[in-house]
Amino acid sequence: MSRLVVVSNRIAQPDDKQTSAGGLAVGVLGALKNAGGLWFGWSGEVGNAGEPLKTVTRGNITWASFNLSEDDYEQYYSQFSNAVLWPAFHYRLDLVNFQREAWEGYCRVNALLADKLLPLIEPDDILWIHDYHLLPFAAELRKRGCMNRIGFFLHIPFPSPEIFNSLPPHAELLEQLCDYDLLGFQTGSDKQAFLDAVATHTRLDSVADGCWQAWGKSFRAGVYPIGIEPQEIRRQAEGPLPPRMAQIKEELRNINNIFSVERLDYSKGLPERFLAFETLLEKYPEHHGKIRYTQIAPTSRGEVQAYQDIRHQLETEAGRINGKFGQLGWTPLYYLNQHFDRKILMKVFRYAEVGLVTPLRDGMNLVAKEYLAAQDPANPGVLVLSQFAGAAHELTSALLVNPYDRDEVADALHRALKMPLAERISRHSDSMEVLTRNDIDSWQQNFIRDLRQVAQRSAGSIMQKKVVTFPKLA
Ligand code: GDG
Repeated sequence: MSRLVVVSNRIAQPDDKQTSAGGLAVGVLGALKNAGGLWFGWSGEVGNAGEPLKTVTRGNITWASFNLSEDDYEQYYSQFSNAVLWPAFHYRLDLVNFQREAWEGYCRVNALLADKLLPLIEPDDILWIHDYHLLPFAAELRKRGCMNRIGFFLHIPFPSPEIFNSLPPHAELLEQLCDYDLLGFQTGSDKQAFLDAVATHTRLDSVADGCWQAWGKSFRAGVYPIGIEPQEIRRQAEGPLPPRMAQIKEELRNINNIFSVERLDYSKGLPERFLAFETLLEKYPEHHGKIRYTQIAPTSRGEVQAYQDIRHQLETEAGRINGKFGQLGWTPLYYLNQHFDRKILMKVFRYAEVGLVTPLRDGMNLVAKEYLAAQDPANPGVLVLSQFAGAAHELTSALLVNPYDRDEVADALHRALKMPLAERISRHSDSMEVLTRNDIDSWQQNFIRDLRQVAQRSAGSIMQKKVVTFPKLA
């Protein structure tokens, strides 16, 4: 079997504790263990960019990482990836801060990484590239003569063409994406939005099931919703509570808990969620003194202005809501701007009667899935989920809400807090069926299977061979 080479902006280091990893890291490591190969990406360090690649090998996997120079970090990572692509792909054109130097830096780093990776690739390796930092990566490799099969998975939403085409370099990005052999999306809507965007620029031909041609390039597009490890999460959630947590649980025995955790990011809809909680307290005073909403939101991308702004906004809102409704002995909203250990989080999920996950846009949202997997199937909590999270395409048994409608979210919270046991069990069991079927192993296995089925390119006869061999896509 040919080796797998994974490229992602950041890599999880080999000695990172497996138990603290989630999502991408678990899926990528599972795929690498099966095939053996290489994981290539940024070390997370800035400076000393001239140093040679750092490589570590454990068993059949090698990790190769590099540092970024200060300019590269600023232009490729902070500016173009996180202050242009991230907001635009989450429908926040108002937060896009486009500068031509940042776009040039983004292209320069993609080219630099292609130069660094090329000597490490063997002719029949398959390459799996991850996320929005690396949209032009296949194009850079192709320019250098790379004929390997290259797949790409987009973890975030692909916006509708009206939004995407507002990005100054949108046409270049689309054409570069078509240099991948296989493009994977979280949902059918994301895949369709990408195809629609291509079709606004050039002729797009469907040449076989799941296979397309544009700009004289042939590629496949498929849907691969990322999943979790339901059994591992349940095991972590069930284990004994650390003493301090057991004490808190005892203190809160008469309180119904609403809980959520996410990176502090404007796409997650936190200010809107705080306002919906306020509406719940206004509309349903019967909950006063009997519920607590805990929001954990560790700082992320703190160097970007929009992230500093939202942090201040949440601090203000949390104080205002607690000032308005709190009583001696009752604080309705706990907002913790801290990072928590993953195993602790899974246990906290289990003891929350309601999981509140209402992003304004989200590629998938693993927190929604983790919350469900952590529940006791005999007495599960209820998930209130945004209709704009990719997860809503699968978790149709959750209470789906529009996060912009604070009354609707407040009503759903009230309904969740009052939901009879039989309905909770039935909704939870429907969701678990989906989460077990589409778990993290299926995600990586389906993608790698489809990528392996693409015929290896050879000079001159690329498209013909690819069209003939395409089977049905997932
Ligand atoms: C991107 C896409 C897509 C959060 N706080 C803490 C902590 N977390 C963990 C959660 C979860 C993960 O981080 C977050 O994953 P999400 O999927 O919710 O969101 P993004 O980080 O935005 O991820 C998203 C994902 O990629 C995968 O494709 O689903 O749509 O935006 O696992 O539990 N973990 C720990 N402490 C925290 O304080 N240990």
